[in-house]
Amino acid sequence: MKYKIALVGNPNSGKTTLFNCLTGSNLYVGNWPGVTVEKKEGDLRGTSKDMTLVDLPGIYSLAPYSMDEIVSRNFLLDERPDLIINIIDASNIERNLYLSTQLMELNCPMVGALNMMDVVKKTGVEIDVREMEKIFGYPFIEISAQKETGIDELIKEVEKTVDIKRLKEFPQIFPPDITTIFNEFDALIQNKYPELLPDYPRLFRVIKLIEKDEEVLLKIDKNIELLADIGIARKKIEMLSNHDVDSAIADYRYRFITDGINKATKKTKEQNIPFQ
Ligand code: GDP
Ligand code: K
Ligand code: MG
Repeated sequence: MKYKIALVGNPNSGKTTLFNCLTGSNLYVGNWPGVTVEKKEGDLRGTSKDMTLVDLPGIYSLAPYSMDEIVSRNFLLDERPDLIINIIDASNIERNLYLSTQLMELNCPMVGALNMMDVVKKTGVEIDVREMEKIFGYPFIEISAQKETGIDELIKEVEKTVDIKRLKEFPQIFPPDITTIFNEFDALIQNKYPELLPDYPRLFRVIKLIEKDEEVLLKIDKNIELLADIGIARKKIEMLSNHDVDSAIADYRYRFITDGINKATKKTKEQNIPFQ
């Protein structure tokens, strides 16, 4: 059996550099079907397992607003990779983790590659990767794709994690009252619309429906009753958060990330501060 590994991250997080570090043979370069977005695949090197690495277009979120986002999202939903390597520019960690909180909803095993650690170390910031794993529910490895450090550790972690079928522990990203609304809406979907988007991971399906995601709206075919049910869930979230649904969900994600980063990082030395 050949494992399918997806390399996912923001633009400029170092994906191409890491892809070149991780692959050696059987390189394939082409286009994604129907679009002129480049597709690259190669065998993961330095492992006894048979694994293909697929480089997905760089994205900031799983919202379907650009061709890159649509290509990446469809691949993740339709092809169901065995594992995601989530590359994170660790010098810009909070912004990069925003995508991670969405990838987590896909319920796919994941390893976080904290890239640009050569840059981060120079600023005197230390990241506690054990604490990161506790908070976010998947393992993190510090790397520098450019200096080629941490690559062997990353490959070992991928080998270890690829046979786990889901995230070890799903973290509580949203506050309990919001999670309750999600759970109630999930139950409603399963009872009332059992045929609806059956291949979507459950939390992803709930959030995308409540967000009235464009691609999902196309698929639900103007189902008036379902749209009314979505409207009720949206109202509840708006009342609880005092925000519109999109900014409420984005806000909760950022709060979870900021809290997590405050716990898992510390500044060990002050740089560039002259003596008084
Ligand atoms: P992509 O857009 O995600 O494919 O990112 P690239 O691989 O093209 O990298 C973006 C820029 O960051 C390039 O100039 C790389 O040389 C640089 N880069 C990638 N990884 C590292 C790293 O670990 N450390 C440093 N300092 N620069 C890196
Ligand atoms: K780039
Ligand atoms: Mg690239």
